[in-house]
This record gives sequence, structure tokens and C-alpha cells, in this order.
Amino acid sequence: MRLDDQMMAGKDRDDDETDLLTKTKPKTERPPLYKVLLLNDDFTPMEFVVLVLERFFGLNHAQAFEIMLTVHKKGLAVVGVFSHEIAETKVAQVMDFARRHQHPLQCTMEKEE
Ligand code: TYC
Repeated sequence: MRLDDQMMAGKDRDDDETDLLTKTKPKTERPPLYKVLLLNDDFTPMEFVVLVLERFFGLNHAQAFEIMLTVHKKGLAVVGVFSHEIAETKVAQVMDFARRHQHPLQCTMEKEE
């Protein structure tokens, strides 16, 4: 056996494939998710917010009423978590619907950490 082979005996040599395997990080990163938030204001009627939550977020009446009340009391609430494209669509749908009915309701999205 050669001298450097003897010195490396039992050690992890550079050309050993275990290095490549252990240093390679998993490459299946999930795409980021986005929270869609509804904000409170003093003017939008409660029934209109309930309608928005039913129509655009697929909530039943009881769920929609509960989330509307949370926004009313706390100032805002997360109404759903989606991919970037779906979140963007939901925000645009809500903002357009509110604008067409002349309500100041605000809806935004935020990257989930
Ligand atoms: N605060 C409004 C009212 O008293 C109701 C409301 C709830 C408005 C939720 C916006 O996102 C909202 N009429």
C-alpha cells in the first residue's frame, strides 16, 4: 500500500462520493405561500364583508360572519393562505368588487415566513 493511502485509511477522502451526497442540499423547495388579509374600516357594511368572504373565499355564512367580526374587533384578519398567483387574484377580485360598490374595504397580501 502507498504511504498516502495508508495515511488516509479509514478517513473520508476528497474523491469519496459520500462528500457529494452529504453536501448536496435537498433541491425540492416549496414555493412561498401568501396570507390574504382583510382590513377593518368604519364604513363598509358588515353584510357586504360577509358577502365578500362567502363569494371569494368559499366560506359558509357562519364562518364568514365570524371572520368579519374578528376583522371588525381586531382591525384585520387572515382570510386565507394561497400561492402568489391565487392570492393576487383574490386581492384584485375583492378590491374591484369593493370599488364597484363604492366601499373603502381594503384587502392585501403578505408573504408567509
Ligand atoms: N367596521 C365595519 C362596520 O362597523 C365592518 C367591517 C368589518 C368593515 C370588516 C371592514 O373588513 C371589514 N360597519
